[in-house]
Amino acid sequence: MGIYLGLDSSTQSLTAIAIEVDRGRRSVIFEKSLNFDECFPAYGTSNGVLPHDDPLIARSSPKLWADALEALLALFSKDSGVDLRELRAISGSGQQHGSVYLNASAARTLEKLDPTRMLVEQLSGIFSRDQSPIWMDSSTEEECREITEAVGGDGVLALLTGSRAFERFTGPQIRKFYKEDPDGYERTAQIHLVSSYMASLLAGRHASIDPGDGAGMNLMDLAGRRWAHVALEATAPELEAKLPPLRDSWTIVGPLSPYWVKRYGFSPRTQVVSWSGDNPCSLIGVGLVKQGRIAISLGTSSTLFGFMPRPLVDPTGSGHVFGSPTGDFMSLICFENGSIARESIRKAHHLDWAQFSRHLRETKPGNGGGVMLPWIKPEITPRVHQPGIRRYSIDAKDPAANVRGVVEAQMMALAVHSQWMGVDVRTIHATGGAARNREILQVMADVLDAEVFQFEVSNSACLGAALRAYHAELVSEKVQVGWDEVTAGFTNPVLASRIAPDPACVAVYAELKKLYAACEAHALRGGDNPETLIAELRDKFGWKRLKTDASSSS
Ligand code: ADP
Ligand code: XUL
Repeated sequence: MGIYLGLDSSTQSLTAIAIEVDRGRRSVIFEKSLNFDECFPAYGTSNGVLPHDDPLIARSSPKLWADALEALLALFSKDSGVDLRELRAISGSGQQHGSVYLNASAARTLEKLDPTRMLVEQLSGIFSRDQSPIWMDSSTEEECREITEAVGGDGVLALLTGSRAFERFTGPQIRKFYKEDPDGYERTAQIHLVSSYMASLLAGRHASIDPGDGAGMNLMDLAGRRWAHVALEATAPELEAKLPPLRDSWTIVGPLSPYWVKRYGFSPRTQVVSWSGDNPCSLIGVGLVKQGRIAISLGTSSTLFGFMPRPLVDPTGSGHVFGSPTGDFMSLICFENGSIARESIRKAHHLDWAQFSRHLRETKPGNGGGVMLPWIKPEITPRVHQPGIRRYSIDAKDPAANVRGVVEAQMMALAVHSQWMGVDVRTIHATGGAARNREILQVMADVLDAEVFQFEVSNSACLGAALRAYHAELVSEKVQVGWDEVTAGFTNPVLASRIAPDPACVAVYAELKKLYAACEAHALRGGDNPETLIAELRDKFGWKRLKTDASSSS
């Protein structure tokens, strides 16, 4: 029998899932989440992000993440009922792209952690930058331009690293730090991703970066799985010396540090396995270890992703190719306005989730020709720097129209911007916090014209991390095992949860998607006002005109 722990350090919380694997028997035996805002109010985060006047800047605290790690492992050691001697390996999943800046004292501090003191107290001297830029930051437009020019254009950078330059990617963030605080950059001995930082805290030594998360930096040669020198040089001087090595996702970083063993009674034989990004871990956690299906994650961000045997770069420039923790590749598109946009509409109309769902049930697909562009935060896909909701023929005061508007817009954006992947989507694996909401998933099924399945474990990133811990242990013991066998019994979708697309609604959305694309073009690129298109759709589907019929922003 073996027990494996997965941790998920996401934007808003830290989660743990422990799995037990015993010949035929496989089960989740522990699951617990600590929400950053609620459990660690002293850091002052809102939805896991530190307040800042500039809406383009999004940062969090690496000390908060360390504090959460200690609290969750303390709780696991006391309350899980797990015999810690059976815990074979721990791996994890981190919000992607975020970076942590450590000075030269970090290595020694991590190695010599004092088990009589709190972790975070001992870390105060190790940072060369107190705050970590995270994936929601979009303040590096200039640095993206500079890096792109230096490497020879969007296409060259995308072919080399899997993505054109993106504001939230680690390379542009490092360049901004180097330009704004050259002394701080000079004092930096090691730049970690959230994933490799958390693994380092567990192992008491600097951990490697895996190709899943490394591909989200604009710094990794995707095909060669090594640092891309031309990209490093375009980013900041002497960068390679400050980056951890790139290693396979199943690399064992080392045993759990004596700190955790002495302070909480963990076994010195428990191995720490390389962490990866949350989306690569989710790919494993929903069982996408072969081509053919896709997953949509409805967490803080919305992401759509799929397994890829060979890297196929997005010619439109909005998608990414990352490494898959299986050693292959994955395609992904990411939307910043995921749960925060849905929450904001819900709260603005004083609804709970049951009322939110009721509005979806009681309104008709197509929203009477109304379209919302729910860019409450700056948006990644498409790139939107001026946040603000844009409404076309939707009354800002009408709760039902706004609820349907936000969900339809998010699903249409997923459909419109994933065309480049060239996947004929028939089946969607839905995951993330909002995937428990069947009314939201019905809109997903109808807009994408695909059957949608739910999973027993909604945090697929965390489950994927636990499964990766199991896989790495098998690899280290030279056991030949396929990924299908690793994930079997954990990642099967719940068959009874199937949500089928309704052909009548699919027909409505086929037209509404064109209107949605026209609204995006109008809002962002000075395209024609979509009023004529709205009028045509109303005639076609017999929808009535609304009282408030002008496009509006708020
Ligand atoms: P992350 O891992 O990115 O921090 P999660 O995947 O845990 O986020 O999702 C958390 C989100 O799930 C919450 O912010 C909330 O908006 C959403 N959520 C929770 N319950 C529901 C529900 N019943 N309907 C829709 N959304 C929900
Ligand atoms: C992916 C991305 C987000 C974060 C959220 O590129 O930026 O999905 O990983 O945790």
